[in-house]
Amino acid sequence: LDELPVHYSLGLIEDQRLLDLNSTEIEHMSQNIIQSHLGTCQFTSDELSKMIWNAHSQEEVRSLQSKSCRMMWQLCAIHMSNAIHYVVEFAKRLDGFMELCQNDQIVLLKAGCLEVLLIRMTQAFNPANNTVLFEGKFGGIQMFRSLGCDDLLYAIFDLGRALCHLSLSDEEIALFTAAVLMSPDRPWLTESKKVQKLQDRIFVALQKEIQKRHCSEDLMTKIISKLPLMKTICNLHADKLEFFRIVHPDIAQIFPPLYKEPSI
Ligand code: CLR
Repeated sequence: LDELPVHYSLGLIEDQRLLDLNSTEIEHMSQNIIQSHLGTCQFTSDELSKMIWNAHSQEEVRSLQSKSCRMMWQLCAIHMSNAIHYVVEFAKRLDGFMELCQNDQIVLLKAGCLEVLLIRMTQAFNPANNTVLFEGKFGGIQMFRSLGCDDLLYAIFDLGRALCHLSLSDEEIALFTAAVLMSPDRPWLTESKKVQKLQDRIFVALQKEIQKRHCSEDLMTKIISKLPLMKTICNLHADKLEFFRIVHPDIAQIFPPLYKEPSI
């Protein structure tokens, strides 16, 4: 069973042996990725599970809603930027990432950091009442009303629910985010073959990890099936950001460098 060929929509692997890897190498790489995730995930799942029922009061939600669009964007931008710094740190700790040329490091991070953040959001999302961690406590979609981009937020919350439904372990989240980051199809990559090779190995590690817990179910297929929704969100987000930059150029200034230019 271990030797069954596996097919993915991205990074097509026809046969595990093609990759010329032994289990120790895969195990070693898994450990590096999992440690990198645990060291940079901002909140451990233990911390989050303790906070999950700590919700914003009506009062607090109303106070967020009464903020101006501008102020709310600023607040979200600060939190997102902060979270992105952790994603950058995650990437830097991944074996192979720093060996890529600087152009490719930047391309991969720019294109992938939001997707990584969205996957990381699963751990900070409570599907029982559709709330997410924001400003230290959990709250629903109505917290973000003054942003005036309900379509984007509904998409983000839908994805949060869908990803939670997969009940991924910390290890699976670590490997999944690493695989998404190492996407060889990002525009402007110069060494996409190298990235492809890294991603192929990560997918093998993810498949192995999945086999540890889920026997028959095809979790891998389900994980892959969430990628299109993530793409949609990233595109919507880039549009909003573009719009926002025109309307509020002063606030767009505080977006971190990676966030500033959604496309090179
Ligand atoms: C994701 C997991 C990270 C910690 C973290 C920090 C900021 C959070 C983010 C998580 C989830 C999504 C979030 C964000 C701040 C604002 C954003 C709650 C929990 C919401 C969805 C608003 C998005 C606004 C758009 C204009 C992008 O480890």
